[in-house]
Amino acid sequence: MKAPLTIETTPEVKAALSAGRPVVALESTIITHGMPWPGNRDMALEVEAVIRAEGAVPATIAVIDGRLHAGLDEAAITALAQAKDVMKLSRADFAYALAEGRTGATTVAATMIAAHLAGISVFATGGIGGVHQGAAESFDISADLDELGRTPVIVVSAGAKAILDIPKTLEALETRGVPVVAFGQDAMPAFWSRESGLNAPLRLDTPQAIARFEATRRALGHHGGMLIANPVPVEDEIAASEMNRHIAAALATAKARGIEGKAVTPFLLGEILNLTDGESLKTNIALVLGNARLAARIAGELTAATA
Ligand code: PSU
Ligand code: MN
Repeated sequence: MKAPLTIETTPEVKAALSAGRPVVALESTIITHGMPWPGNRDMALEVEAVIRAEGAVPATIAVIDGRLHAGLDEAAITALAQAKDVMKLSRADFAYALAEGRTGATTVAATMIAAHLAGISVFATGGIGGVHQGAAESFDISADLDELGRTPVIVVSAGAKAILDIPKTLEALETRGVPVVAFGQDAMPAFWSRESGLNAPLRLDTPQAIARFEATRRALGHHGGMLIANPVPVEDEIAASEMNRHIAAALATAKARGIEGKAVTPFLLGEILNLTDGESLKTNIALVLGNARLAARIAGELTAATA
């Protein structure tokens, strides 16, 4: 028995894909598990508007009642942003949600899988999952890293969150053959902050250069993804010294409460939101918007290069 997979697209996404115009995929876990209502809906709609303003088409990815969507309209985004009992889907449980008729938001890993199936090669998010602090004990390493190693999608992020172990995350990406490219600076950004204290392995300064690099990777037959680390705009950044205090406090609370597995990232983000009185959310939204803009420009360059 082979179950057919239909990808539901909005008319806008369908038209853009069939005409070879630029499309940018967006994840939905950031909506359901990463930010509180109603800021999550506002963020999701603003991100889509930014992508359209750059001449590309946004395709927010989610599983709704067992159907895979690449592109959600405003009503669907609004419903998802308030929905309860939404699964947080990665490679391991993506098919489960489809087979069981469940509703699930896609993480970076699941969004990459869906984007690739739909024929979308650029994806904008906030931050990727990675190697967690204390991973030597917990074994908590996000499936996002393996997905970057195998699925050919360009992921535009603001780096890895400092709630993760950034040096180990970079090592794990190198092992998997994933190019990590800082955009416009040498430093590896750390999500809420422009600098992590480490340099990124690679640096490129324009969307054209990223498209050229991608075309060259394809010519070499490299099949995995690539991670673009785009620093948050200066005016929205929260200094690493300040964030590190809050992160330490949030990690201590998570440990004391025995938070594990998929709950870790959403819990830490929620704690940090409270500890910063909402400032972390403003920064999170600003960096996602910046990533959406850059992703749209990269998608534009890629379609120009392959046209
Ligand atoms: N970054 C954010 N907000 C989020 C996430 C990342 O700013 O909600 C989500 C992404 O969907 C990412 C996931 O793929 O967290 C990683 O979860 P885990 O560490 O459980 O793999
Ligand atoms: Mn995990």
